[in-house]
Amino acid sequence: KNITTVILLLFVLSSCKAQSEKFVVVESTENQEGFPFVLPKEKPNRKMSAAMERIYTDYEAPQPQHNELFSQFKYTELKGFDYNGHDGTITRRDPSKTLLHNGKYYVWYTYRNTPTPPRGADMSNDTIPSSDWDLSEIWFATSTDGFTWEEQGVAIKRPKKPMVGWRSVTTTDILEWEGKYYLYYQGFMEASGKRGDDCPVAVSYADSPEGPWTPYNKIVIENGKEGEWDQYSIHDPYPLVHNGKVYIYYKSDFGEKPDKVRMQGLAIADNPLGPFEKHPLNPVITSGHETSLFPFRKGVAALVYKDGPEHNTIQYAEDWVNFEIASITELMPYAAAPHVPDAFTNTEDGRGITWGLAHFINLGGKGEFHSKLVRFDCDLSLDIHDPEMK
Ligand code: AAL
Repeated sequence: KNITTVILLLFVLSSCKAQSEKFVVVESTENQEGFPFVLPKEKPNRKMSAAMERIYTDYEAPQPQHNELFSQFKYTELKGFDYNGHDGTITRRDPSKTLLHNGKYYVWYTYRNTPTPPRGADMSNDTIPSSDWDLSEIWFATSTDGFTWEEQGVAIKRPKKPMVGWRSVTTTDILEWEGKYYLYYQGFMEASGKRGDDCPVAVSYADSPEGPWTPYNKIVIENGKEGEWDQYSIHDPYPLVHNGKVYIYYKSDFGEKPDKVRMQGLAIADNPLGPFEKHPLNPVITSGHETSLFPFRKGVAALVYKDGPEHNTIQYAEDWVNFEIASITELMPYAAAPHVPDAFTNTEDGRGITWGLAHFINLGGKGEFHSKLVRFDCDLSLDIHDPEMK
């Protein structure tokens, strides 16, 4: 009886050992003796394909996951924004960076609520919008968790004609500077689709994120001169603080559809109301659509999506001007407006981002909404991955 028990025990033990050998987890191919193939750290001294050559010339690491400026993106529907019963007559889009103030997150965005959905430039009038962002105001909302929001109503109304933005005020972004708040936005002087998109940038300021907002009533970033790349539109103003100055990145587009080219420029000022000096090396990014950037280590990183030869890339400029491609990615957030804790701290060691808001466009324009705000999450933060980070 005892022998049988011993034999049974030995059989069980040996099968467990075999199981564990079969399921050993390969932590890394670095030091697995005899592992079939390890990508050599140094470039091998032998003929390789063009693709293998690029592993050693173009990329920090063969696996993008090892690249601190690589991330994929996840999306979550937001609660608190009502679209019921609106057949394309309501839109919320082009959110600002989120601002954390007194324990609450704030976001500002383009809000349109018109009797009809957009009908194109030719059929538009004082009440019928030409485009999704025509006849719009800037509204704001607050949240304690970034998922459920409470809409607070209008922040910037359309001023009376002929003030800057009388047709539409849209695509705003926030700056906090010496305890005051500034909202920069596109000021449409004509319906989008006619020449309205040739809009300049206006600004309003307040002592609190709650407002009230006082319009500066002057254009702060002018359109370029005849023949310059940004002679038409100055879109998507995106302020950050660097070197003790206000850095506003912006998009301009030139050429006619379907050959429109969209590129990103930079304008710098000593204070939020300008004067803003455009960088002599503009345009500084040759692709992308809305501007979405964040301080990262000494430099600045950019989410470059949608348009241009370098779309779907995350880019980096240590000097905040000369951008290089840091990684190629996919399913990037549209009009991404990240939560950037060190956007205004004049940091020289940017820690990156983990979430933000973006918009999702119901391309057919059918159904209840034209564009809606969504949340994205990503892992472009040093504080999660940076082992030195204490
Ligand atoms: C957006 C932004 C700007 C454009 C239009 C509304 O995605 O690029 O704001 O003017 O589209």
